[in-house]
Amino acid sequence: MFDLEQMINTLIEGDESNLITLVRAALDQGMDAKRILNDGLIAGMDIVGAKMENDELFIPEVLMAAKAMSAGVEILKPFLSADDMGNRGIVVIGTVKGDLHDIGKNLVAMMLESAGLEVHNLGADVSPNQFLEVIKEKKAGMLCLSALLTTTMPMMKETIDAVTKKGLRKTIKIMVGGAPVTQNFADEIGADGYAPDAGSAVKLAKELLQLGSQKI
Ligand code: B1M
Repeated sequence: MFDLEQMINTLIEGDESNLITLVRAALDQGMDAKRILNDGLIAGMDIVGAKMENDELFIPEVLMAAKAMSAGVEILKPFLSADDMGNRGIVVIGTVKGDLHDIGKNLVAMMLESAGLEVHNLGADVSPNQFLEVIKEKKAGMLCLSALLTTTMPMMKETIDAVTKKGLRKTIKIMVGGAPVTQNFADEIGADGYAPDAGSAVKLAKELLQLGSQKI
């Protein structure tokens, strides 16, 4: 029987080429793609998220693990039905208008995608209108806003206010984050939640979207 433990450890180590070899080997040995995804890749990424929260893994390692995971998922995609991939929630994410910092936001986006969410990453310097357009087009259930500058934090409130004005606030959960953002600020501007890092962002997104199970 294929050893998923080895796959999990390889993912945590961010060893992309070995992970690709292991995912292919598992498929060759007849393991179900959904099982590889859930019990190998997603299980590994859950551990990465937890280690990040506990300061046992840091940004470069998490980025490597997320990149390795994406490569593994690419191999599995043809073997997974649309149902297996699941639409566990549609997320729109971006850095707010005026702010060009996107490294942390991209990390959050990758981790959310790794957790099985459908993620639409609009990049940086995204205006409230740009967010609104995609939220409507994709019928998103969650909006994720990132800001790294104290001067662009008020744009988070402007974006939330624009969502409310369009009558969409009741149908969408809003999570905010970025180095200068705090839980107090999130409460003040009417966000549903704040996450300090990518690992806790995944945990919070699952809670807010009521995706109780870790599995797709
Ligand atoms: Co700028 N910059 N920068 N910068 N930059 C900071 C943020 C700064 C703290 C540096 C400093 O002065 N010490 C400072 C902000 C001060 C402040 O407002 N308090 C600053 C400044 C002032 C500026 C400029 C104004 C400089 C200038 O031009 N005079 C300018 C502004 C440009 C603009 O945005 N309009 C500017 C420009 C830039 C670069 C373009 C050069 C570059 C960005 C490149 C890019 O992103 N593509 C840059 C960088 C790299 C930084 C630092 C050095 C690193 C940021 C980073 O990527 N961190 C930063 C100093 C620092 O943080 N040490 C700094 C790594 C990243 C993984 O962490 O983004 O915090 P972070 O993301 C974390 C969490 O915050 C969280 O999860 C991530 C992973 O754990 N998180 C979320 C992030 N988004 C989330 C969303 C969530 C949940 C969690 O839910 C939705």
